[in-house]
Amino acid sequence: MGEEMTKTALITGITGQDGAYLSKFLLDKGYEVFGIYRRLSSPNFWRLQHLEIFEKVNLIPADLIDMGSLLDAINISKPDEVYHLASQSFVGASFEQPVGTGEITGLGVTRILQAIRQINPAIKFYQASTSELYGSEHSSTLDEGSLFRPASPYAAAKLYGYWMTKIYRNGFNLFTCNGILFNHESPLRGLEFVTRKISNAAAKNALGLQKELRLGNLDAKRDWGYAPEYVESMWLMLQQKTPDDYVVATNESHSVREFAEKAYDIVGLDWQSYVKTDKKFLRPLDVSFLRGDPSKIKKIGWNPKVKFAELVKIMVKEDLNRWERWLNGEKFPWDAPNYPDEDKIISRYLEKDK
Ligand code: NDP
Ligand code: GDR
Repeated sequence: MGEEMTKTALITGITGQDGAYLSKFLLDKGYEVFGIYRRLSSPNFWRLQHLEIFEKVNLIPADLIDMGSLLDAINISKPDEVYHLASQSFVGASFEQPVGTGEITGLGVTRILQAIRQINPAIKFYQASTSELYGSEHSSTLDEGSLFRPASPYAAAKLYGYWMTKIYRNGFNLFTCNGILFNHESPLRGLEFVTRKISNAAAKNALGLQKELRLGNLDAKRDWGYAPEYVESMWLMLQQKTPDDYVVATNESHSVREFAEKAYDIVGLDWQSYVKTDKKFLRPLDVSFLRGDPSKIKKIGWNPKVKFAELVKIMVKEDLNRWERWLNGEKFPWDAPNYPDEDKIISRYLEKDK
């Protein structure tokens, strides 16, 4: 029996939440992992450092808006599999930067697909599609056959990426999959997303480092899962005989209010004494309810364990741990101390519509 060949993966968005967890998952499976990162004035490698894999991945400078750099990234890494995770991923910002979001989150997909087609059409491709594709006009559990009615520039750009992924599969015979992932969270989540914003604030409130937490729509409901478990689904999709699209979700939905209540419970505080609402964090359009049916991905072996209450606990405990150590003078490769005060951030769409 011959030895199995080491597989090579190229991850776009390796510096983000999912990119970091997926890198770790693939390294543990014996993959050689490459990732593209874009030039920033201050490099953003804290997640890879936190997972202690920074030294183990190969980094290639490239940007989704620069076709030549993407061709180079594929030529250099010679991947068997490409996981396309990079995007302008914050729905709120997409209302303020709709054109940039279209360029990066939408056209970025086609640039990668085209680079694969030109260089080696045998490369398998994963597209980070999203539950945001569905929008708001529905009230039941969503699956692969449910209608898409995007409600943000982000979702519209992702819908374009979703279809390009299918068009390259059906028209050019590439092995391409859409993972329609519902929200998934972790201590590596960016601070602008509501779950981490809450877990970080609950920890700081408990330690006397912050006075209040200002949020937008408390009634929004999401199907929240645990990110390290979700990256496995991406890999599973690319190991099948034929390419397909899959919903990845927990089939439970909870409100932002419930998340806040649980998070403050964990640190022994009453959430209502700390959480204030502020219209600055409302969106011109918002998705009110999402819950997904993961039956299809479960059939190919995906089996998540972490439920809502456990997820909130993991996130709050980790933020508490970080701030306690920070108060003791330790320095971390972690984002929170560098995050700008939200009072300083002007909401462009609110200012204009005054
Ligand atoms: P993050 O926001 O944490 O990461 C986004 C990544 O994209 C970062 O590495 C970022 O790099 C990179 N990126 C952004 N713009 C460019 C660019 N122009 N060129 C190259 N890289 C770029 O997102 P997540 O990890 O949470 O999500 C991964 C993907 O999955 C995204 O496409 C997201 O839209 C999608 N998704 C996420 C879900 C979730 O709940 N997390 C659910 C469904 C879909 P930098 O570090 O330089 O900013
Ligand atoms: P979402 O995540 O838009 O679902 O996109 P986010 O955490 O930003 O919002 C979830 C819901 O919470 C409401 N909300 C607030 N949101 C933020 N960010 N800040 C607040 O202060 C606040 N108050 C209430 C929002 O209005 C919304 O209804 C995420 C991203 O990861 C996308 O890239 C991904 O595609 C989807 O999840 C699935």
